Amino acid sequence: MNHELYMTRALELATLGRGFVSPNPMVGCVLVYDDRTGPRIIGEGWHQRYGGPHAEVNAVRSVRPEDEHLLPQATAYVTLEPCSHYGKTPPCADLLVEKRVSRVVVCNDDPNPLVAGRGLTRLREAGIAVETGVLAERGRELNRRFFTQMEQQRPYILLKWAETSDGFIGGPGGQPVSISGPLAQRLVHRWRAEEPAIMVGTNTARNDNPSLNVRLWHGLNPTRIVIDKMGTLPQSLHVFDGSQPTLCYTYNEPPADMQATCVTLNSGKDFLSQLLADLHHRHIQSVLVEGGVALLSSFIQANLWDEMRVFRSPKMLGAGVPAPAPSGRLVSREMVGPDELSIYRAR
Ligand code: AOF
Ligand code: ZN
Repeated sequence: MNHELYMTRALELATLGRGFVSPNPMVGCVLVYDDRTGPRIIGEGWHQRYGGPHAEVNAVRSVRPEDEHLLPQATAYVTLEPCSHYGKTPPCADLLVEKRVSRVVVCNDDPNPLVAGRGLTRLREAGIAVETGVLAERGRELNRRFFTQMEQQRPYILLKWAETSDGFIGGPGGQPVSISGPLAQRLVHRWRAEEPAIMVGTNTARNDNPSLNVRLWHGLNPTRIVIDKMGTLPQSLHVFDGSQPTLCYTYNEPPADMQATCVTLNSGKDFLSQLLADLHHRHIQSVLVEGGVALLSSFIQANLWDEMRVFRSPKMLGAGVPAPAPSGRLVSREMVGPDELSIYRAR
């Protein structure tokens, strides 16, 4: 059977969970029966929402009663190793054993320490043929936030900024200036809705006074993360208006009336690694870092980033705060209205 064809379909189904399953991975499953007349899909499913049934369960449920007797001769294509743990649902590996499918083809192994190979072992011990690694790169790309969280014990970090064609990110003295156009701004709101958290540094919170919510797109507001090492930010800023969950990281004691969850870090230790460890502990899978230049540069210098999204506007400023230098591997470049958007990946 054409493994890549059915795995492509399973990956396509997985993407239907985008935005609804985080911090779980997106997972799809296709059940294929093969006989002399050729292969035919008898069931399909995907993980649809966090806490809900896994892809395999939905695929098995979708099989028509008259096709159920075909399952023992069917192949299950799953984009992630079937789970072996009792989580919010019983183990999917047990379900596939119970249905006695003849073969399971997997795209990615599950790095979750609760699973980590035990799902595959369970299937093999039950006499089911198992093949892994089919379209593995595509699966890792689809669930790159999940794999980073599991393997590196930190959130996936997306750095975003807009610069002028003469390389400035802000006006002289850090004054806010409008650099990118309305289409780029709308796209940024879409990105805010796509990530569970959004972060700004002290100067950006103070000078731009951003709300950090989703207004120009549909979707959930992300958790706001504000860095205020010295604890000097006024509580009158939009980020402290209490309108959405907000985390503030500082070396100081928080003011008593703060409308945010304040986390005091150890000033004798590295700020960024403590910050990322705390976010990981809170199961925040990815963070969109929206500036300013000091915060962006600290992620770049520590080599703790995964993606850079840079708008270059045709505007010129002549003077101001220089933008960071993009690095990594350029993966796409396109025009967004008058602005050129370049996306880089660390690996
Ligand atoms: C599968 N199929 O469709 C998904 C899997 O909290 P729970 O019980 O939903 O378990 C979440 C974990 O299960 C998640 O971190 C990942 O390891 C695995 N996800 N496994 O067999 C699925 N979504
Ligand atoms: Zn499962």
